[in-house]
Amino acid sequence: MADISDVKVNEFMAKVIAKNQGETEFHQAVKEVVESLMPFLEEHPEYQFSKILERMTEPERVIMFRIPWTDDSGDIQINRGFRIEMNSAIGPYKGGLRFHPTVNLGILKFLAFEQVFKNSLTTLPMGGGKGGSDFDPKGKSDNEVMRFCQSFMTELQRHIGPNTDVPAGDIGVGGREIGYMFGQYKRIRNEFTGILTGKGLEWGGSLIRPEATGYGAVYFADEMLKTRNDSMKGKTVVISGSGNVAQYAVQKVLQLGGKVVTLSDSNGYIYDPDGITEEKLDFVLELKNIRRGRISEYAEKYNVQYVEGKRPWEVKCDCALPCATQNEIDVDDARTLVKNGCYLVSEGANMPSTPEAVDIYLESKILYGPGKAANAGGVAVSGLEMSQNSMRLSWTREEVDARLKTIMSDIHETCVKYGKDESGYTNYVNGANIGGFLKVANAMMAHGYV
Ligand code: NDP
Ligand code: 2IT
Repeated sequence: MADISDVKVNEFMAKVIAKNQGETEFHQAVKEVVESLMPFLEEHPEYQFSKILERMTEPERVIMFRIPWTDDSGDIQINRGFRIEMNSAIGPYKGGLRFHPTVNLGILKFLAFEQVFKNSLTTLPMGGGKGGSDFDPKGKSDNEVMRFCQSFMTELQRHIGPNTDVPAGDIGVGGREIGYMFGQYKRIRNEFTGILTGKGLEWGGSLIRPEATGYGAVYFADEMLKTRNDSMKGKTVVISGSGNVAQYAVQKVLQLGGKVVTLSDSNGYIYDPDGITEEKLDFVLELKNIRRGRISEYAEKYNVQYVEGKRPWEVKCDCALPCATQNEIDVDDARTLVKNGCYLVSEGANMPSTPEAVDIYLESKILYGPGKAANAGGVAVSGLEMSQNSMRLSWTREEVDARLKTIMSDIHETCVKYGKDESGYTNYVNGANIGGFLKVANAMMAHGYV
């Protein structure tokens, strides 16, 4: 007979699916959380009585809008913009903006939902949100990106504010886009204030914010390794993606004495068996952030293998850091990783492993840090950027890095507290979901039925 929790999970999910039809990534993210929480809620009926989970799966507000702009040939283009204001129980809505042609309501709702738990885990006062557009920055000129960003902010500005909602970057949104959006906000509102994070250092940004997600994912990996008296030193690491998160994950692995042998983009992956050095990483930074080229150029430049149309999970490694996008590791990839001896997965990306892949990690008892814990370093330093903006001062690199390290270690501790099972194995999925839930749920209880 099915466990009472299983029955309740199925009942709950049937309602979520009926109400949010076709939003498969949102269903996936909610199901994982509900599976972790249901046994816990069985012992804490007060949260069930107050319908906390039902409320948490319904965004406080969804904003959807038209973004008209003109391309370089003078043609009018129309994109769709979104901001999901998911939960403000413990602070202003906070979370990134994604510009990618695949962006839709369901993807942004999954990201906003995950963000609520992630932000709670950081220990900082931030609620959860996410936004973006189906705009594709690839192949666009700087001027086109600027006009798009200005049009996007012309609408978004009326919904955000330093104490209301503070967006940041995500896929397709980096320093360039944050700059154009900040400029447009300032121009419309005649106000210089911390309405975005990931800003440039000259205009209110924080040191270490560009590095924070990648560094944080490696700090989290290191914390997991410590529980087995192990460290990054000498480890062979496979990384996917070659954007913001991947780049700084490479740098931190190098600093801790590991070797990174792969990077990828949506066209394929490179395999460098000698390892990516600081010098080669400088080439990647210039290639991806300035020239905006493809990772295949790395293979040409350094005469290494380029595997077209595939992801790097077939490469033998000790540790895997998925840093590209959702559902980039499926069940076969997970099996291949484990079979080849991989015993640590730390997720720089959001929900990069399918539920079946996660089952393989947990059955194999490998060290598995889910995105909402392992990649929380980015939003954590965004929270520190907000603090510095409020105080109108800026902290040193060392100060921010030390705070980031402490926060990642605290998140790890929270996961162990709520995720360790009778056998001594830490299920970081349960740990992150229960640990992230409690602060938000208690705040919601205190606020009454809002
Ligand atoms: P970037 O835009 O800087 O880089 C994204 C990278 O992932 C690129 O290499 C891109 O390749 C690849 N990628 C994107 N979409 C796909 C796809 N559908 N299939 C294959 N490859 C893809 O983004 P970030 O590095 O900022 O973000 C990467 C991940 O990390 C995302 O999941 C994001 O949500 C998550 N994250 C980001 C944080 C941040 O602070 N930036 C914080 C926490 C999580 P290509 O160039 O070919 O598109
Ligand atoms: O997914 C994420 O945590 C981010 N894209 C960063 C959010 C932020 O507000 O810094």
